[in-house]
Amino acid sequence: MPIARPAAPVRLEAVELRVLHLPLVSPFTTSFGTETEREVIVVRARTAGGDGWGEIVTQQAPLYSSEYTQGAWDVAQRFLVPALLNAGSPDAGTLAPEDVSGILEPFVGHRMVKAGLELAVLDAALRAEGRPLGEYLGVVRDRIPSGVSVGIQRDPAALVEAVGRYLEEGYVRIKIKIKPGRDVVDTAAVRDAFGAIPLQVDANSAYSLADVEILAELDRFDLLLIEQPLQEDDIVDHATLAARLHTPVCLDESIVSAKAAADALALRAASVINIKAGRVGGYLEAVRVHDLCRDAGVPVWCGGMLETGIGRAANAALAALPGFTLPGDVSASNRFYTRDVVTEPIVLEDGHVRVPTGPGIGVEIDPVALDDATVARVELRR
Ligand code: SMG
Ligand code: MG
Repeated sequence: MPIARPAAPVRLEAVELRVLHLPLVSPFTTSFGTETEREVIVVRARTAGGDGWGEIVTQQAPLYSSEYTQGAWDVAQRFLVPALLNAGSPDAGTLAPEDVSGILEPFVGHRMVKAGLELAVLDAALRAEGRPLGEYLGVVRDRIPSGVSVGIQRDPAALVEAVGRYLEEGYVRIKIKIKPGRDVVDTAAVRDAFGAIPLQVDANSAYSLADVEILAELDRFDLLLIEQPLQEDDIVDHATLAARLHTPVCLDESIVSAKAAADALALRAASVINIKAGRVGGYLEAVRVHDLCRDAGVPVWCGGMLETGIGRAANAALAALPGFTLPGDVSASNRFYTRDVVTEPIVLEDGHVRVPTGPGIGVEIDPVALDDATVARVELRR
C-alpha cells in the first residue's frame, strides 16, 4: 500500500552530521572482510518543530557496495544537504518528507546517504505530529519475528557454538555467512548440530556462475534461501543460477531500487528479496519495493546494516508491513553493541522485536552515548 497520509512539511533549519565509531561485541566476518568496529554516520535534522534522526549505513570501506563513509561524509556536505536546505519555496521554506527523494534525485547514486537524510526529515515531521513511523508506513503487526546474521567463524565448530548461543537467546531464524571453501562444510555443521531450524546463507557476491556445482550442493540442506551468491550487476547470471538450484535465490546487493527489483523479478533472477532502506535510497522506496513484491506474490524480508538503535527502530517498523513474510535481520542491539546511542535499544522478547509506538522512529537518543561515540561532527545551516 502506498503511504496513506503524507506527513506535514517541516521547516528545515540545519542538518547535523556525526561520524560514530562503535566497537562491536565480537568481530563480524563476511566473504569480503572482518569488522571489529562500526563506523557510521548519524543525521540530525533540525527543524522549527524539533529534531529528527536518521542513519547513513555506509561502512568504512566500499566492500559491501560502492558507498563508504568518507565518501558519504563528503557528498552529504558538498551536495545533498545543501540541496535540502535550499529546497522549498523561499517564503514558506518548508520541506515535505515525501519530496526529499525527488530533490536528491539529480545526484546519481549515494543511496545510503539519501536514505539517512530522508529518514531524519521524516522523523522530525512525524515527531512534530506525534505520529509513529510504523503507523505512517502502514504496519499490520506490533512485533516481528527476529532472525540473526552470524558471521564466518574460525572453524565450523566455532560456528556451531555461536549459532547455539543465538538459538538459546531465542532467535527464530539463523543466517550464516558463506564464502568459497566455507560453504558446504559450515552449512552441514549447522544442520547436523541443530536439525530442521529455519536456516539461510548469505554469500555477499563471493561466487560466479562457474561455481554452480558447489552452490547446487547446498540444495540438500533445505535452506530458506541463498542470498546474493553473485555480483551486484550479475542479474542475468543470477537468473541462470536460479534455474539450476532448488534453493530459492534471494537478492540483496543487486536490489538498489524498486526498478531494479521489478527488473530482477521480470528476469526471474530472484524469488525472494531482501529489503534494506539504505541500499534502495530510503524507507519510502523500500515501501515501493515491498508493494511491488507483494503484488507479484514474492516474499520479502528486512535486511540489516549493523544499524544503531536509530536505524534498527525504523527497520522494526518497516518489517511489520504485510509483505514481510520471512523473519529479517532485525536482531537485538546487544547482538552487535554493548552500548547503543538510544535510551531503549531493541531487545529480543520471545524471539521477537517490538515495533516502536512512540512518535517518529519511536526511540530517544542518549546524548552522552552519542557524544562518546562521535569522532567527527559538522552542522550545515540554511
Ligand atoms: O544488521 O544484523 C545486521 C547484519 C545483517 O548480515 C547482515 N548484513 O549482506 O545482509 C548483508 C549484511 C551486510 C552487512 S555489511 C557487513
Ligand atoms: Mg546480504
